[in-house]
Amino acid sequence: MVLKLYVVSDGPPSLSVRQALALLEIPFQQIDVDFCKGEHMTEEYALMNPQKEIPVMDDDGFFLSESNAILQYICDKYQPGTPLYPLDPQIRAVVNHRLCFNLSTYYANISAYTMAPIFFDYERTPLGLKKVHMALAVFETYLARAGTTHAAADHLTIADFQLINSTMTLEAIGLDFSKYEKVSQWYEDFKKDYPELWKISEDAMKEIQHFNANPPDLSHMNHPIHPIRKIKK
Ligand SMILES: N[C@@H](CCC(=O)N[C@@H](CS)C(=O)NCC(=O)O)C(=O)O
Repeated sequence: MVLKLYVVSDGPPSLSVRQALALLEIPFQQIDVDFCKGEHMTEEYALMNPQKEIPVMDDDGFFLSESNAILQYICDKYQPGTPLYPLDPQIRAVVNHRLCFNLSTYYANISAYTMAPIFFDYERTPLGLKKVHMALAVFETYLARAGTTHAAADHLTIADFQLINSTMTLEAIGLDFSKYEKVSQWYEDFKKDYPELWKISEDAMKEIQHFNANPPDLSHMNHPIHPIRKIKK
């Protein structure tokens, strides 16, 4: 049975998995989950992922969530030893490090500032902005110290996808990060060197730009964590 991937069209973790599947030329069925309709909040969805988050992969009955785990699995299962996820212990360790850094720090701080206030009742605060700059400064340091052309090596790895899609949300809200020269160079190089992969991010960026200017009405949603914005009618 063809691999199924439940995605949200503008979700950075979903985009990264789509990019890896595209580059590895792995056929898959894409199932679009409508975040704004709360399609991921149902008990049926929770059977696939109790975290009620998107993406989820279904590989012939093997369900996996957490985009980092999905990326690692599809490389290991479908193209073991692919340069996207090298077998060399040290290079792989750096890829894993960058994936952890993105999950714990980079995307965590960036998405809290870029994405969460679009969909939920959060403000973009000076403290939130400070955390974004901290995340960018740390990534800049990693790139400077490693001296690599890409996030984890001198070639594309799955870590680039996650970090690119996090960074893309900064561009989507018009946040200028050009003072982080190495991050900016790496981001622009990705656009130039991988136009077909960038197109996947770019289409999502346009959606985020639209939502940033026109925040969606989620007042029908009963979210377990996030405060729902009240819409004045
Ligand atoms: N750590 C997860 C995060 C996935 C995630 O945050 N997905 C968002 C969409 S981009 C989501 O499903 N959020 C659910 C919600 O906010 O209700 C991963 O990397 O897969």
